[in-house]
Amino acid sequence: MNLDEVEPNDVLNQANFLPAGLHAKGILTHPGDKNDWWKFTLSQSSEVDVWWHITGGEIASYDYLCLRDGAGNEIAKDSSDDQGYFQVTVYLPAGTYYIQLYKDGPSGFAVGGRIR
Ligand SMILES: [Ca+2]
Ligand SMILES: [Ca+2]
Repeated sequence: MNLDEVEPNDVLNQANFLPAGLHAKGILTHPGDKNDWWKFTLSQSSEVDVWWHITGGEIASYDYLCLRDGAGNEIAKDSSDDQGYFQVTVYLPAGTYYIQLYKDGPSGFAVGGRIR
């Protein structure tokens, strides 16, 4: 099941909540909507696998997925591969985290989620 984004979700404090086990779906457009933010919480420390896939539109090397801590500081970042996939896998303590998707290139659809 894909959870549709709710705009505006362009900065940290507008992030859409991503419940465990769900996938997210959104659209990034250039130049109108370059940022989509999602938020999730961990009740205990665990390995988290966050992935995103550009499923339509063009892929650009300067697009990225950034995993951030509850204060918005960068934990890990990935630019897409040539198939439009972003992925970060990290071990995290309990807490609140943010996923920032940034697209500075042509518009695209994006779907993604996290696995733990
Ligand atoms: Ca969007
Ligand atoms: Ca947005």
